[in-house]
Amino acid sequence: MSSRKTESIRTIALVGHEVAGKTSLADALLYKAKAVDRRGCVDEGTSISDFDDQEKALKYSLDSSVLNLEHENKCLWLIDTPGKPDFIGQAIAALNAVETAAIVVNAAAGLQVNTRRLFREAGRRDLARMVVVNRIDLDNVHLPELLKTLRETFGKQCVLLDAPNGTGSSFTQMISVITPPENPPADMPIDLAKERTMLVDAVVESDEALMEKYLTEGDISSEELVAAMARAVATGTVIPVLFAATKKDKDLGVTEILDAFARYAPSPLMGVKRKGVTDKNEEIVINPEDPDFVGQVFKVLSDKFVGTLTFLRVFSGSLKPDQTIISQKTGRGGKSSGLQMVQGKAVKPMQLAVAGDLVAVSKVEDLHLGDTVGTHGHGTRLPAPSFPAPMFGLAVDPKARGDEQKISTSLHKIVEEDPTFKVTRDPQTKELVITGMSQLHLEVLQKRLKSRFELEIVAHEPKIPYRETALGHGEGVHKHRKQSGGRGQFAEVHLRVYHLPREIATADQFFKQFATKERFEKIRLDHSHYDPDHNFGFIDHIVGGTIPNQFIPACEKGCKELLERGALAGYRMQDVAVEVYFGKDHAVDSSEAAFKTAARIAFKNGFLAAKPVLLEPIVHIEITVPSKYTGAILGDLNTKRARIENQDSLPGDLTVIRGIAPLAEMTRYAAQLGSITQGQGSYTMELSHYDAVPGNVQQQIVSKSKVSHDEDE
Ligand SMILES: Nc1nc2c(ncn2[C@@H]2O[C@H](COP(=O)(O)OP(=O)(O)O)[C@@H](O)[C@H]2O)c(=O)[nH]1
Ligand SMILES: [Mg+2]
Repeated sequence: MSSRKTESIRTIALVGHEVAGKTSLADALLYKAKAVDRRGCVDEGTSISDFDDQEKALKYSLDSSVLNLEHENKCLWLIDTPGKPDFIGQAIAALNAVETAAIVVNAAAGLQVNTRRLFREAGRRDLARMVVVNRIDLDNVHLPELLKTLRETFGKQCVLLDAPNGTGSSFTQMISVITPPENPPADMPIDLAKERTMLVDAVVESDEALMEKYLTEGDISSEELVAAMARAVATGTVIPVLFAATKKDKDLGVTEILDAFARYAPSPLMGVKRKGVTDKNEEIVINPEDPDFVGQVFKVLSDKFVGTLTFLRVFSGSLKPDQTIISQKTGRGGKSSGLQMVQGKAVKPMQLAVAGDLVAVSKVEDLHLGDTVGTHGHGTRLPAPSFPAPMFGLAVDPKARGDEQKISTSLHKIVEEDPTFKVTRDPQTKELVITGMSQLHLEVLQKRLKSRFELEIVAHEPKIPYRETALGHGEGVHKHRKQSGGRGQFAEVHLRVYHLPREIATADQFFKQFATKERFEKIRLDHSHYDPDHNFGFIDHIVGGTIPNQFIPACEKGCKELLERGALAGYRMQDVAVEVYFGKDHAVDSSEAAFKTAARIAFKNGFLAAKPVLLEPIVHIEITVPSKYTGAILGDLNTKRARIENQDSLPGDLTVIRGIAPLAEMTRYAAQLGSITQGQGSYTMELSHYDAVPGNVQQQIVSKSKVSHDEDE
């Protein structure tokens, strides 16, 4: 299309549990709309959307992919997303770039865990939602039951626009619910009249005038229904339920879905409006018609051949091929060398991208996933999307000597693409640690390192990121004195260590609720600070210059060193405050270095006297298994200090178990779950909070740890 118009764009993310048929639906839609000249197929490894070698081998999606087609003069952008909970980051990033979420449901398996979760995530973002029930050509589909579950779970807004004339092999065509035929086929699994009433009830909900008319006249026409539908979908009073079979040799319901997407998915003008903040921190609603370009990076793809492609969702204004693009986060960026319209792995140049477009640019440095972009700095910023915190860690080394530099650059390329993948260096052991959502997630990324960057790595035991804190309060004193030839070193620091409540999160709260004049009468605010990273407070309560002013910052530095090093077992400390209240100096021998050391050791002594405890990460777990394994799973969780919160049954004789458990007990769970359920279980875990480690476990960890001792100790 030569001149693109925002009003004719529709953006739709295909989300839902794995194996629901999202990718197959995408292939079917592209082919039906003649956007491609061959029908891709997941099972044959020819999908337009699952084009990565690893995706082809595994036969499921690992990455989101961007696709486009035209139907009824509308430009449709589709983002096909992976359904496995291990790759949920990709699905969440996609939801942030679209107006509509199409939640794809596997007709035979019902509403699975990830389907429900993504339905909620889409709702939380006020997106328009549609449900696509796919695979209804399967034999074990019970449509009335499925519809009942759908409505119980997602609400009575779930209404049919068209109904299938049967399921399994008797599904051969779709019958209109909006304008039902005079003589509908016999033995339909669905009551057309009842469905139409539900549809009308839901549509009029969004339109007062239409509601009036309905109440007085008792019915509204098909034309009126159609005219009001898009608004009803945009406001969420209607969630259309669409049906399909997208097996390569039997595409059914696909045209109806194209119609529904093109006619009823809201345009960027009608759909949810993103909120941002201006340079002056004023909240604004981003208007797609505003001429100023505002976009957000929703995907990054590093490719051996094409280099790095950065995908932008344009929220307002427009982009030309040679425009400068600047990240509002870093203030950096550059000129794009062309705009690309992406179809799976194929790209073709675009002359203009307008509000609503999902455009890719290459060779612009310093644009990162989640960054808001503009044509100049100091522009509008959108909130950075939030992703689940990954909790599955492994220490890694390169397999070949000499690959140390390569490992770090390659891992960072993956970090750029995947918001749920982190790389850190353990300050204690100096090991490189990679963290992801699950064992499977990290295995897939390891293979990607090999195929894209020819880098092989060896992974070791997972590291548990324990933390240290003090629950009581303690006194700490240290006199640091050294006489080694020439000038000596001298410093003496007296301090008190307190537990700092977790509720405190800002400097303002720290000084209003904890470091108050009532508690610390002579507190000197100039040298007292709060550090939200560690939830740590430093209180300067020196009276009469017993520690000279110029050495107070060194005392704080010494304390901060200990925060990183840990005192008990070598883990990061948090939730403590230090009050430095007395000291001694020496006119010649005192120095910053001496005070730093004295304060660090005094802090350590005080901390160890203040009921120190280890905190461990507790994760939310959600485990889905065939119901017959429920007993075995619960029995096993019992041995893992887990707490079960609830248990639900899902259609398809599945049980989902939710609860919390210490991460340390769950690091080998992928393998354990696999052997308990013969490979039929799946699970996710996400950080919930930190909690104290039981005494006996703490003792084991402390005795195994190698805390480095200070030279004075
Ligand atoms: N019988 C049948 N199988 C389907 C249908 N759609 C997809 N499949 C199969 O279901 C499997 C998973 O499909 P895929 O599209 O990769 O699911 P995704 O994980 O949601 O993307 C593949 O083997 C498909 O061939 C359908 O409508 N009917
Ligand atoms: Mg897929």
